[in-house]
Amino acid sequence: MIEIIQTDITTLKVDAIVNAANTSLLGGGGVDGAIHCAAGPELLVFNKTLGGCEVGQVKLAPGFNLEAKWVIHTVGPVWQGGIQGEAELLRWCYINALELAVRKSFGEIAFPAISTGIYGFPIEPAAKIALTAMKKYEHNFTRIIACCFSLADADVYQALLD
Ligand code: AR6
Repeated sequence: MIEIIQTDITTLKVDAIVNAANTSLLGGGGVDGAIHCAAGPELLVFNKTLGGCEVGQVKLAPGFNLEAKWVIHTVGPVWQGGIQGEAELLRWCYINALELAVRKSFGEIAFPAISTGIYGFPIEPAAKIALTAMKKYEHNFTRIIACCFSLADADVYQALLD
């Protein structure tokens, strides 16, 4: 079952949390900043070996000081009005993260609302893309979590799921 929760994703004790990073993988603001802060400086040192990440793709890193064992970095698209393939790229973020988690036999995974902060993707279509991908892979996981930072976002997810 898909769980929708409102919390700081860095507090979750799961196999993997997904990070909404940028192509450098060298840190930033938003959830990316929070994850680097909670994981500790070793995450940045490790990420320097990863060679960046393309939009829609994923790279795996250990969780270091996080409660989560692993971090799946992905890079969402910057919203440019919706005519630059943003929806498809966002879908690939979710699909590629879920595929990687299945390959690694992770039983629990938590996602933030990728691209909906600094990158400006509107929450409703983004949540629809997220939930559609999660539904498709639900049977592969014991926990699949949509982790919202705001109550308003959690309400959007919940309404779509209902
Ligand atoms: N836990 C869960 N969700 C969070 C947290 C947290 N601790 N902090 C923020 N969010 P954003 P983006 C939510 O901006 O839009 C970074 O600088 C936030 O409220 O973190 O993909 C990267 O380095 C929003 O709903 O990611 C990139 O440069 C969601 O996470 C850029 O931002 C995503 O917001 C990526 O922008």
